[in-house]
Order: sequence, then C-alpha cells, then structure tokens
Amino acid sequence: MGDFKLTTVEEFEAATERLLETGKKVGADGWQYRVKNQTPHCKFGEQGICCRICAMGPCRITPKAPRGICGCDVHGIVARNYLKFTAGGSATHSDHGREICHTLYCTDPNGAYKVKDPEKLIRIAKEWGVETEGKDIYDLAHEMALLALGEYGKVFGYQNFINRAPEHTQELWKKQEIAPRAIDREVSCSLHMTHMGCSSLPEALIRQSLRSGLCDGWGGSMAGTEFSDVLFGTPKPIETEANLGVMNADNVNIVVHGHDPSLSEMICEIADSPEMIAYAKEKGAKGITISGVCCTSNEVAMRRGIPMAGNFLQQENVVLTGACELIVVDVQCIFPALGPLSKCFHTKFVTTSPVAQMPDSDFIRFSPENATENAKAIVKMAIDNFENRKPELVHIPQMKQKATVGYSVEAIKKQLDTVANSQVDEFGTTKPLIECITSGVLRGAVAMVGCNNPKVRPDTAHIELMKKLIANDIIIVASGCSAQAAAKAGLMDKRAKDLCGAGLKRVCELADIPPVLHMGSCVDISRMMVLVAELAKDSGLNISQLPVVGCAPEWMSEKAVSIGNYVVATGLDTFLGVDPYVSGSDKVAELLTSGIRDWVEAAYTVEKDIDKLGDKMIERIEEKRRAIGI
Ligand code: MSK
Repeated sequence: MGDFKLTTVEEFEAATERLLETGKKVGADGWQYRVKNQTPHCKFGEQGICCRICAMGPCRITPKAPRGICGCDVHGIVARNYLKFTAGGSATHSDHGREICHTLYCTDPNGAYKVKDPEKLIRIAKEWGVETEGKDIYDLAHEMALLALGEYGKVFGYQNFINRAPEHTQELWKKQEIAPRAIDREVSCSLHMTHMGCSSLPEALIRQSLRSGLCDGWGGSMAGTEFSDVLFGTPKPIETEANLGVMNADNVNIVVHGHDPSLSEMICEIADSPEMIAYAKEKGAKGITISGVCCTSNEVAMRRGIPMAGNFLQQENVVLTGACELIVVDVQCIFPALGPLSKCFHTKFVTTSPVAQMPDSDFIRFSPENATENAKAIVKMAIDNFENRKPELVHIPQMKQKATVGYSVEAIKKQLDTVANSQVDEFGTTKPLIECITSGVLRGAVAMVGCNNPKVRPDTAHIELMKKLIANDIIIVASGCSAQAAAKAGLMDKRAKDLCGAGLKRVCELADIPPVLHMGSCVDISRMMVLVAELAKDSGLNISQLPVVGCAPEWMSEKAVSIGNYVVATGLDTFLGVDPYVSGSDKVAELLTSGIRDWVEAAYTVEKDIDKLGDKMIERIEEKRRAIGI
C-alpha cells in the first residue's frame, strides 16, 4: 500500500474542531451548537404522530387521545406524513430535472450551452421513438427537450423511461397500480390524497408513496441525469481530490454548492478562462481554485475533475477556513446558516435560483439565457473579494485524498469489458460483472447513497459500512454525500483495493478501478436503476433476485425518502440508519419493512446500530445468492 492510509473520522473531527475555534473568535454559529439547542427532539414529530394538515389541530396522538379531531387514527396520520415527505422529495428532484430540460431547450451551437454528447441524445431519441435520421443535432435537442418537458404533464400513459426496466418489473408496477404517470400528476395526487378528508388508509398512502418515488427515479431524476450527460458530457473515469485541503490559500477560492450543474458548469468554464486567471493575478492571487460541496460538487467532479471540498455537514467548514472568497449556490441542501456565517468572514454568499432565496445573500438570478454574463459577474465578484481576506483567520486543514470518479453506467461497462475482452457492442455489457458475481469472486453489490445527519456521527456510518462491505468482497456504487464521504476517507483511491477481500481486490486490479465507484449526484441514483435493470436483463433474473441492495445510513432529506421508495419499488431491499418518522404506527412500519414485499418484491430495513446494519446487508446478499443457487 506504500504510504497510502485512509483518513479517519477522528481526523475529520479534529479538523472541524480547529475550524470551530476560528468561528468562536468571530462569533460564528455552527450546526454543532444548533443541534444541542434542538435536542431532545419533539417525540410526536419523531414518531410521525403529529397532524397539522388542517386548522382544527394540530392534533397529537397519545394513548388518551388515539384519534385526531376528524377521527383519523395514528396509522392514517403517520402514513399521510410519510406520503407528504415523499412528495416533497419527488417534487424537488423532478423540478431539478425540469430545469435541465429547459437548459437543453436553450442549447445553441453559438450559445452558452451546447450538446456535448450527441450520441447519447440520439440514443435516447431512438429509445423514445423519435426520428433522428438527417436531423440537425440542435433541432433534435430542442425536440427532445419539449418531449421531456411533456413527461411532467403527459395526459395519458406512463413515464417513457420505465421501458428501460425489465418486463417483469414493469408488469409488477402496472399490476400494483404504481407505474408512474405524469411527474406533476404523481406529486399533485400525493398532496390531494393527504388533504383533510381524503385518504387515511395506510395501504393506499404507502402505495402512492411508491408511485411518487417512481416518478422521481424513473422520471424526473432520470431526465436530470440523462439530459445533463447530453449537455455536459457523460462521465468517464477522471482523477480528482477530496476534502478541505483542496482549497488553496494562495488562490481565489470559489465554492459551488447545490445540485444543478447548469450553474456550476458555467462557473467552472469562466473561472478557467485566461482572462479571469489574469485578473486574479492582477489582484494578488496566484490563480483561481474551484471546489464543491454536496451534489453540485459531484456533478463537476465527475465531468471536469473539480475537487470536492466536502459533503453536506461540511458546508459551513468551507467558510470557516477564512479562505473562501465566494460560495455560490443553486438549489437544495443549502444551509440558510451560510448567510449569517459568511457575514462573520469576508465570504460572499451568492444565491442564484428563485427556488432557493435566502437572507444575507447576494441574489444573482441565473438562467440559461444570461448564464455567461452572470457567471462572469460571480467569478469577478470572488476575485475582487480576495483583497478583503483576513489573513489571521485563514486556516485550511491540510487534509485531502486522491479519488477516481466518473463511473456512469456507460463507463462501468466499458471499464469491465476491457478486463473480460468480451465487448459485444460499442457501449459494452454488464456480463463481466455478472460473471464475477455468479462465480463468487464478488459476493454482490451495495448502492450506498444519501446524506449526513447529526443523528449519526457524520461520515462514520458511510465509511465503516463501506470498509466492512469491501472486506467481504462486496463492490460499492456510491452517490451524493455518501460518495463524498468515501472520497474524503480515501476509499475512491485505487490503492484502497488493499482493504478488500481477495476477490474484489483482484477485480479492482484487473479493471483498474477503486472498490467504491463514484456514480454521481443524488439524481444519478437513476444511473444505478439503469445498471440493475441491465444486470437483470443480461442475467435473465428479476431485479429482486440480484445480490444487490441499497443503503442510506445517514440520510436526512425528503429527497432521500423519495429515493428510498423508488429503489425499493424497483425491487432492491433498502437499509436505513435513520427512522423515517414512522415508528408511531406499527401498521405503517410493518408495511414498509415487510408488507410492501408482496407488491414490489423488496422492503426496508431500519437499523440504527451501524455494525448490525452491515451484517444485515451481508446476510441479505448471501440469502439472495443461495436463493438463485450461486
Ligand atoms: S446533497 S440530499 S445532503 S446526499 Fe444531494 Fe447530500 Fe443528501 Fe443533499
């Protein structure tokens, strides 16, 4: 292993402690303090048994008051809250996808946004039955953008992308009445169902939760991923670095944060221009460093190798370094705390989306039409702010790891085909991966996803579970903040192969991959759905028979619940380390952890003990292997 060593969570924490000391000097707040003020949490809220969907309440269910004023019981209340939570997540991902479709519609050979992967656009067009022969690629892009936007409000039928799922899965969805129709319809229908005086039957509400999740995973998120690839390029393996040490004290530091690559791609493009680099030098800096936080970071890391400064619970740390000239955000997972925090430093906090407006920020409205000019204004603002830096407050923890990222489905298949030398078409196949799994060289795969949550010691669950799984010859595909936890620790460094069992280590050596494959951002969990669909088709198995499970050990957002629902509804058992506010109803908890298996051949497991969570995943994978006789 040479001098390679994983970075430990204790080292992450020591670095954070040091940054919080700087924060104290300038009167900064931090999530660590706010968590203390907010605990213990409200028990009614934690169990999901508080109802405030009408103005007769709020009603809280207790043994003495087992029904709300309208007569709804605890099961109806918990299930309604769960569906609302899911709808929030599917709306969010899907609206992100919608923005990407709008950007696709604005592509122009002479404009800010171009078609970078025309082959992929043609592939999707053919898949959707669109004539491509002899068509100008930009005309096709505009036609596809309109069709994709039509998926949000289509009058009849299901999402186009569900045709990618195996026949068996599609039949199940239709039979169970959870096949996703128009994206906006599923979200609206969810909010209709949870209105006062509509559904209170847990089965109906949970069924719609699955459907609402599916319109995200096989609708809005998939559109977000696929058309981002068309616009900005389909990711291929690329080297980058992760953790706060990627920030550079000599340079102007710009941090991109949020989810939508339309903004961050343009910021990267402009910051890389000779004009801006020269301007930064004129202002006394040696250059410009862009780094990222959360999923926007994943997007630009995978396509440009832009380094990842950190994940969700590290977003305040980038400001606390005192070396962040500007943090620019688009949508989702942005702490409103960044406004007041940046005021304690010289940092400019720039919001750009009408969807995510916050106090104490400079709002520069970003749209595909003004992208170049506004990106220039933002980068210039950062450079101009370099001279306001207070050197006595600057401390960048010298901590970073190398990572290879950018494993789209296309990249994974190509990479594996180089090993098996069995390339059957230009896009490769999943057959080498299936051979590794059936022969037992690999025991299975885990999709590790999701956020950080202060309820779990940040990053510990992601990292410890990954270490345990790879040691047991289970390959990991990761996305979102889970992927960043892995990268920060060093698990996306190819040298991490030495931490694997003999089988996975051999695969990593032959395929020249790290044991944890970075598949992208939160919307890119749709890539994982495409991968399992192809594995199922190529192996002749159903998705639910594959020795593959999903895991979100530190999740926190509504989006994560929506993801969980579509992963389970696609047939993958899903393991959570945080309870989704359903413990107040044994009926709803039973449905989610067992009952839905009758509908979709998979269910949830909730286990807060992380070691046990890992054991349960391994047991489940081995059980699936035995069931198919491998
Ligand atoms: S950013 S949803 S904290 S993974 Fe996609 Fe991270 Fe969770 Fe946001």
